[in-house]
Amino acid sequence: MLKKELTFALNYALNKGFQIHPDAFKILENIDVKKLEKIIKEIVREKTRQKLFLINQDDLETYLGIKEDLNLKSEHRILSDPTSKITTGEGVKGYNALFSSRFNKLKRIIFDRPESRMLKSIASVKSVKTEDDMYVCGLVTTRNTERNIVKLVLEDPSGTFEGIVFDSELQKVAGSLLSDQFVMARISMGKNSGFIIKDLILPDIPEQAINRSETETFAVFLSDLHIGSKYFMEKEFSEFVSWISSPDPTARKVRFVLIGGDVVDGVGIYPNQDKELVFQTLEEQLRRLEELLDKIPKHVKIFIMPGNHDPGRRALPQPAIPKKYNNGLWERENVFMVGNPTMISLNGVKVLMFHGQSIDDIVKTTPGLSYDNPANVMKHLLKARHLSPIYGSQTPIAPEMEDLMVIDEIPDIFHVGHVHRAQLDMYKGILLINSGSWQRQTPFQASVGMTPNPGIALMVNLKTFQVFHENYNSNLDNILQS
Ligand code: D5M
Ligand code: FE
Ligand code: ZN
Repeated sequence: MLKKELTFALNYALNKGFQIHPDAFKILENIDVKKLEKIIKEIVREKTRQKLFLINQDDLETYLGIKEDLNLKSEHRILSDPTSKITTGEGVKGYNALFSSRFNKLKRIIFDRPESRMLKSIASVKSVKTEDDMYVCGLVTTRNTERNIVKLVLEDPSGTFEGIVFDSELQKVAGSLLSDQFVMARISMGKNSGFIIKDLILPDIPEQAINRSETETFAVFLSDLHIGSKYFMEKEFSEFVSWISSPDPTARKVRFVLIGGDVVDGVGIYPNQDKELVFQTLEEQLRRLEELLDKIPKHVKIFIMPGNHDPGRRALPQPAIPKKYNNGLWERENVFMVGNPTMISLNGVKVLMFHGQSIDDIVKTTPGLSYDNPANVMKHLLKARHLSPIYGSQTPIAPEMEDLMVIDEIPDIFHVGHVHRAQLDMYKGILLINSGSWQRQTPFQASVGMTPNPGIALMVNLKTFQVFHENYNSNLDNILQS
């Protein structure tokens, strides 16, 4: 049944001798009913003056100011993607290469610090006898807190170094170091020939100017759809994708959609998962994704990255979701299948996308960090210049020859998902986005006290960096955290 305001508008035009094109009708259907009467009267008046008695899509788009803006740029470049680089070295030899790559890349990054000019190898500081301060760097192999001292062990290619932190402020920094993270230390020899750590310097991010798009193009940030799960909010997600082609002025500027992993719920990811699935195969789950994404206009570029629920491989870095599970997505001209992590330039704005698996291990081992505040964990990763430092815990890391999880290049936007909490923050000029989820709280999440805020779509104006959001959750307590 037509809404009465729409019927009124149609009758008004027909009675004045107008025809309405079916495409124009589709637009009228989506217009706010309160505005319909005014719009139709004005268009009828204008077209009567022109003696043109057909109302078409173009008339409405011009009137509403929703004509596609052909000047909006939508250029993209995939700056890094692990998919083609994944080699997988074998056994211990592979891990040696990985850690030596990590050390070398991060040492190069720390070379931008003035103190690095005084860096010495661990083997050499052990043999010098001096009372002066010295600098060493390495990966953290052990972090121990005993009574009121913190003991750290660092490793570089020349050997291992053990030092003690006495200063209470510095102990807090030492206590928040992640295992296998890279750090530079200012040290001196103690009285009993042990080493004292006097300062700890992280690679971190320098203050820098961000890149901006020339035009006010918008990018949408999504993740953790979990299609196939009983708890996937299909109705809300479908409403959101339809919104992208609505007359809303923000929607009309969307040219990019980024999906940061866990696009499907997967199969066999956790015990008895089949009981919580509405689609039992990866093919069915991905076909549903394809159908839902089909509603997005073809001039919008969609980037799809895997997470821990998606097929490919579990260990980081992950290749793109393989073609064999869904050919259609790979073949679409406006869809780009990328690996995890990836760096993409959108009109010159550099977006680092990472699903966020390592957050689990980091919140478990670091005092002061929690699932409720993923942005703080993201800051930790940027300071460490590494997306997944901890080796040998819950997050599997593959023995690649090159450590592709090092944050070599500084992004303008850092996009993470995984923890199902939509949150915004800033760090050194970088916009931090956790894109939340489109899955209701699962029984597992309820059992561990995790409260997601699903159904919130975040979007950024790539020229001004202003963030907008559309909230599709009917629960009023479900709000964006920022
Ligand atoms: O993860 C959704 C969230 O649930 C994420 O924050 C991790 C958390 N999670 C998932 N599995 C576990 C286990 N086994 N222990 C603790 N926390 C967990 P997703 O990747 O969407 O399943
Ligand atoms: Fe998830
Ligand atoms: Zn996840």
